[in-house]
Amino acid sequence: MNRPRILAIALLFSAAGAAQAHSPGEDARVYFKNLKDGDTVSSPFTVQFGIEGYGIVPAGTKDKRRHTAGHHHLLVDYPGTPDLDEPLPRNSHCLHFDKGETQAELKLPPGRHTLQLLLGDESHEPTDPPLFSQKITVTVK
Ligand SMILES: [Cu+2]
Repeated sequence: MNRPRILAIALLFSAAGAAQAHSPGEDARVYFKNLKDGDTVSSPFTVQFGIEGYGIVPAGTKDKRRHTAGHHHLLVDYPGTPDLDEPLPRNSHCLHFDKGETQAELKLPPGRHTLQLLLGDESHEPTDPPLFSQKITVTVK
């Protein structure tokens, strides 16, 4: 193998490494484990958050794990789409699971509600590309 070829391979590896930081791969996904679009539930109800191909760590994690893991956010009847370049807001439409929780107990008034998961990094910004779950609608009895 000649020298330029080795250099090209080394560059390829470093480019791949840089792309990985805070960048979930194509196989990464978040999803609702116990609910699906169109379900009817009684309040309060449990929502279980699933993740594949990426990890979960508490918000504020400073070590290397922050490059390959984040924490869940649950968007509840979120108006519009969150700004993907900013830390996510913290309010009743955007719940943060700072400790790395993988489920929550939700209390919602009767009627239809949309739920969607969005993973955030150590400073609550969505990853790039963003890891959204399917947006589902549930009816609370
Ligand atoms: Cu957060």
